[in-house]
Parts: sequence; structure tokens; C-alpha cells
Amino acid sequence: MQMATVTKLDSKAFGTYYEVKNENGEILGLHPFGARAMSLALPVDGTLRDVLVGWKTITDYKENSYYNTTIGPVAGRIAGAQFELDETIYKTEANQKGNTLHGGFVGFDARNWEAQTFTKDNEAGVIFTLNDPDGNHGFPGNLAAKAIYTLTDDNQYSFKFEATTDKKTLFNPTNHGYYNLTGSPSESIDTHNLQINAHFVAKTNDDVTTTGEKVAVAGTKFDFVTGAKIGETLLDDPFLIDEGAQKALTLTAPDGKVALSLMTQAPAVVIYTTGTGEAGTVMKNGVMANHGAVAIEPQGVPGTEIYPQFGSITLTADKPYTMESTFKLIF
Ligand code: G6D
Repeated sequence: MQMATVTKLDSKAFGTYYEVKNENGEILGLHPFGARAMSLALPVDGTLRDVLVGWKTITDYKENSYYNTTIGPVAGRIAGAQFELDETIYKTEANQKGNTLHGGFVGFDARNWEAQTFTKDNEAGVIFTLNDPDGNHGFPGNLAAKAIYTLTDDNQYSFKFEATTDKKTLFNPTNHGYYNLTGSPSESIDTHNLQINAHFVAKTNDDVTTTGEKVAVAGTKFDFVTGAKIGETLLDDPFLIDEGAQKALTLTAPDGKVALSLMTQAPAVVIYTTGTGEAGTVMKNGVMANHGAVAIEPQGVPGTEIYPQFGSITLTADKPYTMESTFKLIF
């Protein structure tokens, strides 16, 4: 029997947005600006615990739009704000320290996507679509992108990206979800437990571009293979998911009452922990502490356009793109 439902709503704070509810009382809030998740509320001890750290209004999101948003067409940094395809150099926007971060000044996070709700087979959600014209912000190809956000009656939250192009281009999207499993960013994530099936990380430069090298995590701050508290560790790094791993990672709340377990088709997960830069900002569930949230971003390794040892983020007209990530919500 169909239980998961999706409702189009309207509010002063957010304008038009969507709420997906499943049979267990979970609620996934979604917004067409940036094709983003706004809330992921789980019933814990009789109350709803929203594990996504986000803003109070859509205006806030427009001023700082990376929160819980779809990122694209290329997540992470394109070094030097340019890339080469078939001996042609394409120049993109240098929006951070001479590099292109998250698609440039007006990436997918800052676009209004079309929205179409759906319900089927005990799941419901929203299909967001966006057309990005050839040459837009420096990226070649008329790109048709889809971001499909779903919540199921068996407590799975997923985002699936699909795309086609009429000309060879780069495409490496992600969802930039910021999580705090206590339900409030006022609690630091230090005592969250993180287990990652990644024996290597991609080495980065000071400007967070990748070097092309892999570093073994053993004996380093990146070693979460057997699970560990995040502690005061600051992360902004691509974890290379072990070949054949069923799960990429599991994040568990300090009280053990909530956990997210990620499965993804992506080869890497960028983990970013907020720090002093975000501390003090007034979020929907409280004032952000130092180290108040952890972003979990499944994607191709940033820099793959330079370093083929990381795979390929080239999208061609003859081969549509698809990549799905699913969080099993345990509570
Ligand atoms: C910083 O370097 C980090 C990025 O990885 C992150 O996505 C962004 O803040 C929100 O630029």
C-alpha cells in the first residue's frame, strides 16, 4: 500500500518547497533553488530530530548556497579555472583563489530547477531538472541534468544524478549535505562516530586542489577504517572508497540513537567539517558551534580531469551519466 507521500507547500520563509513523508514519520524537505534538501527529520524518542544543518529562510540559502544543495556541473575545484578536452582549452570562472569551486560563481547550487513530484512503489520524491546551455560559465555542451531526490518507506534517502550532453564536457555533481545527528549544530560533531571504507585519500595542495597522488590513511588523521570519533579533526578531503565496498561510510550520533549509512556509485566521498569560519552563524536548529557540522559529498575525485588515475568525469554525447547515492537511515 502506498504510504510515502510528497506535498507541494508554500511558506513566507521558503516560498514553494516540497515535503516527502514516509510511513515511519520521516520527513525530507526539498527546495527547487539549488535542487537542495532542506531538512531530514527522523522520529527519535517521540520527537522529530532534523539531522540536516540548514538555514532559516531561502534568502539565507541565496546568500550562502552550498548547504545541502546539488553541486555542479563540477564539484570541488578545477585547478587554474581551466581544463582541456580534445586539445581545446576551456576557461571557467575563478571564484576561489584562481580555481573554479563548485561550478563557479553561479553553479547548480544557485540555479532555480524545475520540479516534478512523483510517488511509486512505496517511495516518493521530486525530480528536479535543469538545462545548462553550451558555454554557460565556460562549460561546453548543452547539458540536460536531473537530480532525483527520494525517500522510501524502508527509510532510505537517496539522490540520483542523470545528465546528457550534445558535446563532450565535464560533469561531476554531488549533494553537499551538512549533517549533525544530534539535531542541533550547537553541539559539535567531535563525538560523532565515523566509519569510512577508504584505505586511501587523495592528497591535496594548500588550496585544496588535488595533486594526483593517493595517500594511505593508516596512522594518519584520515584513518576511519575501523570507526572513530571525529574529535577535533578538521577535514576537507576526498576519501577514495575501497573497491567493492558495499557501504562507503556510516556516521553515528553520540547518543547512538541515529545513524546514516551511505552506499554510493561514486568512487569517492569528500568529507568537509565546518570550523571557526561557520561558527556563530544562526542556523534553523541553533547557533553553529565550532565544528558544528560535517558535509558528506559522494562524487568523482576533484581533479580527475587532470589525473586519469582517478577515473573520468568526461561526459560525452553518446553516453548518458547516472550516479546514485543512498543513505540508509537508522534510528
Ligand atoms: C570550503 O574547501 C571547502 C569546500 O570543500 C567546501 O565545499 C566549501 O567550503 C563549503 O571552500
